Amino acid sequence: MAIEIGREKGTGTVEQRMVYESGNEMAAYAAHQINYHIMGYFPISPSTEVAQFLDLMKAGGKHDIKLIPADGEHGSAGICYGAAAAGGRVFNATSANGYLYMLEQMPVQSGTRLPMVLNLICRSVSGPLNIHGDHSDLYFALNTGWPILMCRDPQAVYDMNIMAIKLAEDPEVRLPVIVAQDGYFTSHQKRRVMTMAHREDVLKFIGEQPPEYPHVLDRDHPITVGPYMNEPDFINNRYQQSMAMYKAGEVYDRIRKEYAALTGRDYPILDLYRMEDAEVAVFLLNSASEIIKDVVDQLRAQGIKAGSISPNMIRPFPAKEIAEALRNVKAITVGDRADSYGGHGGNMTLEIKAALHTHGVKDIHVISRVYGLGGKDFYAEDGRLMFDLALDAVKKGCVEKPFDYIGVTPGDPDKAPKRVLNPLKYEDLKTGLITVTPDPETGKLNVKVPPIRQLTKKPKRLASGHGACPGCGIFSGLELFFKGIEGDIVALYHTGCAMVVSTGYPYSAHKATYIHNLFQNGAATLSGVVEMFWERKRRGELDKYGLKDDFTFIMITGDGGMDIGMGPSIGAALRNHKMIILEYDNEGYMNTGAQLSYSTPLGHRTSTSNIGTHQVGKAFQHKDTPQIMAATNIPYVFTGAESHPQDLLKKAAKAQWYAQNEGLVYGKILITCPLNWLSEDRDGQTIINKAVDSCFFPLYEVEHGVTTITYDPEEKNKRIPVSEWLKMMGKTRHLNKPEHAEVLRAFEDEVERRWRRLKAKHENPYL
Ligand SMILES: Cc1ncc(C[n+]2csc(CCOP(=O)(O)OP(=O)(O)O)c2C)c(N)n1
Ligand code: SF4
Ligand SMILES: [Mg+2]
Repeated sequence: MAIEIGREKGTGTVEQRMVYESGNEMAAYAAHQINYHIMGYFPISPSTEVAQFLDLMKAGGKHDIKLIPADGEHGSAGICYGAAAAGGRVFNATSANGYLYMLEQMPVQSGTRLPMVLNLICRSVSGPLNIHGDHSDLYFALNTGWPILMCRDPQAVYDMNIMAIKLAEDPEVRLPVIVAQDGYFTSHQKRRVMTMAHREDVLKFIGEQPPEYPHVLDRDHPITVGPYMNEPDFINNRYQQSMAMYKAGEVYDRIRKEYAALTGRDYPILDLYRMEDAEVAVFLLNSASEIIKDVVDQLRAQGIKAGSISPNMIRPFPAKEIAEALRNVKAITVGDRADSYGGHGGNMTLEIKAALHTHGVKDIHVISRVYGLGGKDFYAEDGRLMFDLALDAVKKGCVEKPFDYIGVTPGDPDKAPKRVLNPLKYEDLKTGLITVTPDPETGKLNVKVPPIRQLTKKPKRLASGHGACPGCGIFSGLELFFKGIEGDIVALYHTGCAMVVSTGYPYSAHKATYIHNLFQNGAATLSGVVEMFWERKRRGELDKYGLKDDFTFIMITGDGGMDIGMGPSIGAALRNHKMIILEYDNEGYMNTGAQLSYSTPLGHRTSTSNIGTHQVGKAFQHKDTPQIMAATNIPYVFTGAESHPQDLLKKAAKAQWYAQNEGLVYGKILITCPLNWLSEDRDGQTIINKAVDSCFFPLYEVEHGVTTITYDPEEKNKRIPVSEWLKMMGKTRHLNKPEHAEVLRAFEDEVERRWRRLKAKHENPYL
């Protein structure tokens, strides 16, 4: 990253260096120059790269920001809040549902006046799931009490990030600040960007250290952060916060002038393009506002007095400046890249109308159009259409349709996709070849499972044609598990590779009923489905559907889903709903670009645990999720692997029995991800086998609290050193090098300790 192009003086007073980078790279670049104390983060596209770039730079010793991978965005916001309360400089980046997941924390931070900088890489908010750029997350930020700086291109991302921390820490402001850029449009597009050549100059501008303010680490001056507060203090407190927000507008104006003197780049509160004598105008935020400038030039060439207006700051909202800029304009089209459903216009439209009214600008038509949702490109033609609407209003003296969407296509009902997959036949799924019966004397389950080849006729629950990478272990692992399940299933998939590659609207590879919910809440969602099933069944409402069998409810989650979704999974387990949680563990957040998960083992390389002179992969040991779930005292917990198919089949059959008769089951299967493990597609089974034989991934079950190892490599004389397994994957090959012997040893010791503990449990039913 940071490809240096050349050193230039620029028009400012500091030495500058040109780089060729994207918006995400520039956010990371600015952060590394600022050398924040702490970044708490959780990956979500398109913001993920910011943490990745910082991790890569950290591995190379280019900064010493402590990067803390949170268990979800709510956690990342919590880390940031605590870190800010402890007096240092704090940074974060997120997008879309990640932002919404941390939303509750945003007013907490602004209300207690603890500065930090959050990069919001704007993306559409689910559902349906869409990871592309629009402003629907940004509009949720409008009421959180954070000043919001806008970035139309990667240059602005760099500059605004430097100005943002100064603004946040200003004694008259002391508020956390959002820096917003457009997901993918800006975050992933490379541009030439001028940067300050020396970190010292950046620090001179923002201040070497954050200003001294009371913080929680000063034992001689204890403080109370966030007390319980009644009226009249509360309203007074809010009033002060409101004043600070308006002050942020003034302070920003001062800071941007100082910055302009230093660098030659100026970001006035409004970016006005040919507005001096404009009669028609278009208002847009961020990247689209650059495109519209070409349209303005074309219209001007035709003698039409057109102009563009776009703010560099939307909180505080520059109401007066906008009203002044529009005083002589006859019509304006306001483009909103997000709707305020039912509000007769997006938020920008509503605020501009209010601004015009407040500041006495009457003779202007305002047209509102929602555009570019979910990453729909904004072209010059769309801009032209916006100007045409304004010109039409001027000509007719009225606005025919004040609010509408542009870029919507009606669709053709005749072309609606037809069902191509027929529902699976119940008789085919209920083979009768698998039986599970409790032994009345021992209370144990007698499980009869035929050899796997006898189950080959049982239909697959997923159609082929999904988009998994070659050699991916997810679907073969899931299908093997499903072979052990008799009858119908209802499956809930967490966000992750299994979900993303199997459903791309209007297609779905799922032959059985499928629900998706974001992975912070899947277990709770499925528990709702389960309970509704039982309740409707009890009321006789499902009789008309001629149910032959009771469904088996299965939640499919990745290991990442068991990080962010751990709380709801434990909640569902403690409530003991009749369902299975099946985790496929590929040791990372693969769907978003192979970031570390808590299940990533020590020293393994991921995109947020890089290898370099200052870092050797993941810094902490892998999570023992089966043991955590076993501690909830659910009836059945198991681990399984495709390398041992009969073992997994048997466990699936047991899981079904428990989920239909007693309560919640949790199971973890280890699966391969050749793409990110940097391993050969064909080696999948061997690698999994070695993970089992090295005792890294022991096969066992915990039934009513009693642990049984179902395959013991030591007894079979098959145990191998952990390093045998590690050398098969590119992501771990470095661990077999002498310079990393210490990390390898720490990992081996942990594997051994867990294995010994498991053996002790196996030998003693009370452990
Ligand atoms: C609230 C929220 N935060 C982050 C994301 C981004 N995200 C989607 S899938 C995923 C990784 C899932 O990892 P895992 O559960 O292990 O599944 P895998 O991709 O490895 O199959 C992440 C971080 C999101 N969709 N929603
Ligand atoms: S990234 Fe890995 S887990 Fe995801 S589909 Fe590809 S191989 Fe499978
Ligand atoms: Mg994963």
